[in-house]
Amino acid sequence: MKNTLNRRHFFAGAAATAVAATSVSRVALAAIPEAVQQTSADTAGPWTPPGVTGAGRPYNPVVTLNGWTAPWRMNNGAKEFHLVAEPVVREMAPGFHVNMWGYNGQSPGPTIEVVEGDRVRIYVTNRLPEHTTIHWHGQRLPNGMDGVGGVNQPAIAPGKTFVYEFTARRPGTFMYHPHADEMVQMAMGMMGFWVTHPKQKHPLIEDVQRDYCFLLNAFDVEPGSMTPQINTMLDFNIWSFNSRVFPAISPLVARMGERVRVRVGNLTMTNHPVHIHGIEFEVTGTDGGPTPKGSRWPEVTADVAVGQMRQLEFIADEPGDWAMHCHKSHHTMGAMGHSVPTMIGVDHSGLVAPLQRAVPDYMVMGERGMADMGEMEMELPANTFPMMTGTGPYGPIEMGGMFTMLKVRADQKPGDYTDPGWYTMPPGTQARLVETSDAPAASRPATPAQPANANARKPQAGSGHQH
Ligand SMILES: [Cu+2]
Repeated sequence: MKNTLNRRHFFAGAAATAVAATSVSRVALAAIPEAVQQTSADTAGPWTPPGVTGAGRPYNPVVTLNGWTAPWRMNNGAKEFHLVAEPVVREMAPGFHVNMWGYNGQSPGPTIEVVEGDRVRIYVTNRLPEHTTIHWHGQRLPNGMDGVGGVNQPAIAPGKTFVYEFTARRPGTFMYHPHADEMVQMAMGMMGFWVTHPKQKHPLIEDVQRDYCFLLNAFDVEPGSMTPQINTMLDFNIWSFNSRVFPAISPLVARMGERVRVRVGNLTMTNHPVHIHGIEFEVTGTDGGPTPKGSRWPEVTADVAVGQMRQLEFIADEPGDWAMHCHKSHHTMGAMGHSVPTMIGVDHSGLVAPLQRAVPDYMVMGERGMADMGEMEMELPANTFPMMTGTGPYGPIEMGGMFTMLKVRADQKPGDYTDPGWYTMPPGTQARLVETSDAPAASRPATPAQPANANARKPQAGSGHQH
């Protein structure tokens, strides 16, 4: 299909990227638009629809981190999409593949990107072993299009195709996911992003030069296995942006002075405080719409609760490589960091051999803390990823999971999304080691005398300390 031929892939592995395109003639003849498949987990470049753009003025397309935008065809004034719900194998990181359920070859599914006022028609074919539906989270639409199985429609049986059709009435940030056997289907990765651009200049929606989007997601995959445990409620071990884990998540890049929007949706079972270093942002919108200007204040961390979406906007005016991550420290760790006993300060020499006789895989971690794990080349079970990983120019980054980088550069070309590599700091602007003899002596107050009776410091009943 012509649209797919215009797709450009800017990131690593672009040469290997192949969108399975089918011939225009077959598409033209088909009553249902061809379901375009994506075989790559790389970040696809922004997709500008060729020629016809439907309702509204031209827009700056979004870039889905480690995702892509669904192509559509125009048919009698409607934008037609075809989503196929199906089992997929998602590469969460090189060497780490997970059996998921998704759409059109990947999980999450493709981002649907339209313009306010567009008539949108979406065919949904079910190739899962059980029934499904799609709910269009946050959209204004006729009740019969809302996708709650049993309430708004019968579920889509395996092998069947349903069609949804409505007008994208409200510009903003949305997502889609099943509303049938949700616990299983969302634990297996069924979700996708939706962006509706405003059709004209909107008083609460700024023009931006970079517009990124991704979903927060979590899986419970035992190290060495390939399929998520679907009954897990809270104890997930894989925390990801768009089903990728650091350092396999693309960086967000920006040219100095550009206005950047980051759209984040949360379909996990817990909240995620998304933190960006180096800049201050404002929350300019939610899945309910743009926020009134008077309600915006500067933040460096925004909590994204379960089922919520947030638009974070800032001017990228500080050059460098800035960390961007979930601030729950467990969520920037890989599969093996969560159930390790605390061993700080414990001398376990002499204990390991007896323990290994009982538990052959027993591994000692963390006598001095766990930072050693960042550079430890330990033998991992097949098909997982190290719990702390990624190496920067100054050593191990000790992060995995929900972590990536905001890379701001003066010389990044407008519209260029390639990773500029590591930032070169101007001389004299980096924290450095000092010789202790050069360091100013820390002044220390004299040690207060120990009270003769320690109990004398405790409030006594009836002594007037109650407040
Ligand atoms: Cu988190």
